[in-house]
Amino acid sequence: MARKKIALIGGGQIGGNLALLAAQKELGDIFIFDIPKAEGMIKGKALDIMQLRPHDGYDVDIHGTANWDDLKNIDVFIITAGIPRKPGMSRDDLLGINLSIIKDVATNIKKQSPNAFVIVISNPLDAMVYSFYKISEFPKNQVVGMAGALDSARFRTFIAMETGYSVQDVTCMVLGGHGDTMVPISRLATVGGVPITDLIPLKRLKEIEDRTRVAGGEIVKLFGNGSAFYAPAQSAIEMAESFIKNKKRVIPCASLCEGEFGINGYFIGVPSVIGSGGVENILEFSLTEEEKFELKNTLEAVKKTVAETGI
Ligand code: A3D
Repeated sequence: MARKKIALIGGGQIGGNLALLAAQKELGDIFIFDIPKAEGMIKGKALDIMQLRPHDGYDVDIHGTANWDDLKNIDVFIITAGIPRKPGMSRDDLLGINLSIIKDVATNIKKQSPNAFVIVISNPLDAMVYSFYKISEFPKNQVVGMAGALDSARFRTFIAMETGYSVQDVTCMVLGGHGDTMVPISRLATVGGVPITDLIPLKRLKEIEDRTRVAGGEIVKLFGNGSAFYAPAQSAIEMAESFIKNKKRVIPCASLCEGEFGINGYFIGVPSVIGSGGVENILEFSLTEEEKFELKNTLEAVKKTVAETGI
C-alpha cells in the first residue's frame, strides 16, 4: 500500500513540529512547503528530521520544497502559512496579511490536489477556514479548522492541574469561535467519568474557564514574540491521524454548520466526527439556556471577523 502524503503549508514553528510529530507517528511521507525565501530553512528542517529517523526507525520520507508542483496527489494539507501574533495583537489583527496568503494557498491547493482533506490553522482561524472554503470551492467535508482540539486540550490541562488527577482521564469540550468568546462546556466535563462540577467549586471552575479563553494570549505574552506551537501542532496531528486511519474520533473542530446548533453557513467549533470521509458528521446535543446564549455570542464574533474578509 502506498504511503499517504501529508503537506505542511508553512514550515515555521508549528510546521516544523507538525513534521516531527507526523514522522514519529509514521502518518505518511511529509512535504514541508514554504515561500522561496524560507526554502533553505525548510529543506534543513526536513533533512534534520530525516536524520532522527534511524534511532526509532520511522520509515517515512520528509521533503522541503517551495514548488507547488511537488504537491500533487496530497492526501492531507495542514496550513499554518501566515504570521503569528505578537504581544498586544489580537488574532483579528492578523486578518489582512493572512487573508492574502490563504487566497494564494487555496488557489494552489485546488490546482494541485483537489481531493485532499485540508486542516487550516492560520489565524484568525474562523475567518481563514471560511475563506479557504469559499475560495477553493471544496466540498464542506474536505475543509476543517483546528481550534477546538487545542482549546479543549488547554481546558483539560487546567482541570488536571487543579485536581491533581491524570490529564489522560479528563474529558471536556470547548465549542464556538477561536477567540475570547469560546465556550467551555464545563457541565459535560469529567475526570474518569466523575463530573468536574462535583470536584471543583463553581467559582474556581469559572476562573479555569476564563484562563482557557485567554490561554493562547498567556503564551504569547510569555514568549514575547510569536505564539504557541507544540500543543497546536499536536492538536492538528490528532485530526490528521483520525482522517488517515479512519478512526472516526469525535473532536471539537471548526466545521461548516448548516443548521446544527441553529448555526447556518459558518465554520465554528462543534463536536465533529473525523474519518476517511473528512468531516463525516457533526454531533448535536441539547444546550442549556446559558450555553445557547454563549454560543450565540461567539457566533456573532465569528460573523464579525468573517465579514471583515469581504468574501
Ligand atoms: P511562523 O513560525 O511564523 O510560521 C509561519 C510560516 O508561514 C513561515 O515560515 C512563513 O515563511 C510561512 N509563509 C508565509 N507566507 C506563506 C505562503 N504564501 N506560503 C507558504 N508559507 C508561507 O508561525 P507559527 O507556525 O507559529 O504560526 C502559524 C499560524 O498559526 C499563525 O497564523 C498563528 O497565529 C496560527 N496559530 C493558530 C492557532 C490555533 O489554535 C488556530 C494556534 C497557534 C498559532
